[in-house]
Amino acid sequence: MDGMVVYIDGKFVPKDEAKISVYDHGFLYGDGVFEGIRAYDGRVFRLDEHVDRMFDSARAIDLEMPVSREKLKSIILECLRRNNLRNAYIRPIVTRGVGDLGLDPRKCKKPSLIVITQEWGAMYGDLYDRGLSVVTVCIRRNSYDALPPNIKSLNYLNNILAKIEANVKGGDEAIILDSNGFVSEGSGDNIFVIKKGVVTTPPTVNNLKGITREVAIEIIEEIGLPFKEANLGLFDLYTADEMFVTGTAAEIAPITRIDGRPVGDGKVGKITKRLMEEFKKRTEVEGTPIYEG
Ligand code: PXG
Repeated sequence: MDGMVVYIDGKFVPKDEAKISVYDHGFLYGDGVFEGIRAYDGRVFRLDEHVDRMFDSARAIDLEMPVSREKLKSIILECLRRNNLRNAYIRPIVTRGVGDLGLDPRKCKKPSLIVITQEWGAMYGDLYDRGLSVVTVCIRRNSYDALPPNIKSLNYLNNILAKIEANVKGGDEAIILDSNGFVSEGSGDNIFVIKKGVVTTPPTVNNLKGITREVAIEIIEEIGLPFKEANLGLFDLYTADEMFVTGTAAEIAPITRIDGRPVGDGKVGKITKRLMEEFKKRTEVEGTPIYEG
């Protein structure tokens, strides 16, 4: 035991005792929503945006959040304080709650709120210098008229199937297309391409409206780089000068190979490097303080 606690439905319990019912529809059906949030040096990055997205995800699956936005934020901060964390990954989860073996959500009377926090550093290690080698995968992104990829739901099998395929093919990350052949995103991050100085990312119909994606767009606009949201195909990926992914876990991570081919000259691109630096600066100064204020 390392003394860490997890929040479940009003209580902070030791992490080994943090358990949910096997009748919880989050477990039985993936019926629930979650968020992935980071804290850098004692401040939670873009907390309001993550909480807003969680409320939207819940709304989209007709799940009533068991606490208010303010309460959720205070639980997250309290959880971090109790675990004495400054650099952390934060995982709030809301499940439909305990029901029976039928899938009708009306059987679930009370949603459950869980908040897990843990120490966290850089995800991709030396790949931030070398760049990721990504692979396009055969599995298609959930169609937006079936399970909208905008919902950060507990049902991540589509993403996991993509990750399994990337692992088999030796890629650091999967790039997933939608059923029309348009580029959607990575298994846990959004994708951007740069061609002749113009930065492009797909609109958020076939992917998650990533918060790091929003931060990247803010930086791009602040620097004054030409930017557009547009559908992309394999051609755009194979002919890009630079490419990168964005995500809470991945941050801004350069891509230097795709399907075994070099991206541009095969080195981390100049514009990508600049965006990575600007992103880092923001994580160093922004955020909701955990321990003061
Ligand atoms: N697309 C998908 C499908 C995601 O799950 C992002 C984009 C990036 O969004 P943010 O808001 O984080 O910029 C995500 C979020 C992991 C992991 O272990 C990553 C996410 C979720 C769960 C686990 O890499 N990424």
